[in-house]
Amino acid sequence: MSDQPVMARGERRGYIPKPEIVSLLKVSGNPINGLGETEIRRPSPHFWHPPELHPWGELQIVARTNSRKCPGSTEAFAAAYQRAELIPVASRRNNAAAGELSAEAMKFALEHEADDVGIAAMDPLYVFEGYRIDEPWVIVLAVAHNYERLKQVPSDETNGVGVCDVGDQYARGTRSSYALANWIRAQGYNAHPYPGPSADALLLIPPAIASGLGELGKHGSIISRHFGSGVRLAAVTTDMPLTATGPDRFGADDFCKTCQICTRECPPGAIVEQKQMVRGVQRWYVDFDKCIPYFAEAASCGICIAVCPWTRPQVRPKLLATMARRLSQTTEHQRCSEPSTPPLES
Ligand code: B12
Ligand code: SF4
Ligand code: SF4
Repeated sequence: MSDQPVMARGERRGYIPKPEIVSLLKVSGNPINGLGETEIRRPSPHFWHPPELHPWGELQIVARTNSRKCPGSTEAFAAAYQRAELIPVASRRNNAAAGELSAEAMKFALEHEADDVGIAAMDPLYVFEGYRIDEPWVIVLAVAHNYERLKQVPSDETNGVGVCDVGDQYARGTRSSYALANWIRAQGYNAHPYPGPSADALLLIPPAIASGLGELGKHGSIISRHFGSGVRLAAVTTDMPLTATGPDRFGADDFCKTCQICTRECPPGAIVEQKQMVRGVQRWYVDFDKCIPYFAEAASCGICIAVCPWTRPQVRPKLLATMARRLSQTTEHQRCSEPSTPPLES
């Protein structure tokens, strides 16, 4: 089967949002996201939070109705809302060292539907304003999409009725994060799962980057060295003593500086070419106001992650090799142009 996304390049542009959808936008989401702000601050509750916390309640109903058609989505939504399957924290603690507990937790996650896993120290900047997380660690889980299904997006195969890869991966992330939280609770520590699709207290991408699951792409999602952009995230916060896994830099951010595939393929043209200042950090940013009408109409879209060349299984290894060469040449160049170490002063 061809490794190409189903539609040829550029065919999707020219989308005009329906007036009834535009009328539900009411307020721009970009100032709420802190676009242009130079001060570092926590994110404000946004789409997929309870409707009383943001201005797009009606639009969220349209998006949710469209994206809830497949059984996987329904399973994930039901589990996330009910939070019914958490066991009590055991009274006896597993007092093994942090390194050993980290290795055991990561092994457990990989044996329970996670395809990759990383650990980051909790940072208040990961927590949405108005929420509180007391646990000092976050374990981030990545679940990979099935590329053959993802590349047909938007369609019934990806996010419609029946088989649905977006919903199925949310269901896996939900099961995996609940299983891990319960395993940690059985070791005598507190643990809370944060699966999608609803937003809840935890912003997932920053801890995913810190824990080494990938780099931020121009399309606003992370790119993993193992799965490209075809990956969903879930997390577990805990007070179990752990050790952090480091960030992973393999050249995705550099590659995005010259690649334009997602910017051209996004039907409403929501993906911004240059990095922007957002809440005190210069980074890639997606224009919420342009993305959301198409997202709501197309049952959660996802074209940007499907067309990303890193997502294509046959292309990813070549990109990794090219970027590794480029990174080593840059390091070599920097080393050669650095002044030689001055003699120590006596
Ligand atoms: C709300 C939300 C949306 C909203 C709005 C997003 C927005 N940027 O305004 C809508 C509905 C439009 C949306 C769309 C999509 N989303 Co969404 N979304 C979320 C959700 C629930 C919360 C994120 C949020 O509130 N963003 C609003 C503010 C905070 O956005 P922001 O400041 O621009 O920050 C974004 C990034 O730059 C990054 N980020 C934030 N702070 C920082 C700081 C630093 C230093 C860095 C480097 C990055 C970074 O995270 C933010 C992601 O939106 C998360 C799950 C979660 N709990 O985190 C999933 C999530 C980010 N979405 C995801 C995906 C895949 C998508 C879609 C591709 C849809 C799909 N069906 O697959 C599109 C992508 C287009 C886009 N606009 O980003 C995945 C990303 C997985 C990945 N590979 O990284 C997540 C993590 C869901 C999951 N559980 O897997 N999404
Ligand atoms: S999810 Fe949003 S940003 Fe990504 S292709 Fe669709 S409309 Fe564009
Ligand atoms: S399609 Fe290209 S520009 Fe967009 S995220 Fe992927 S590599 Fe970066």
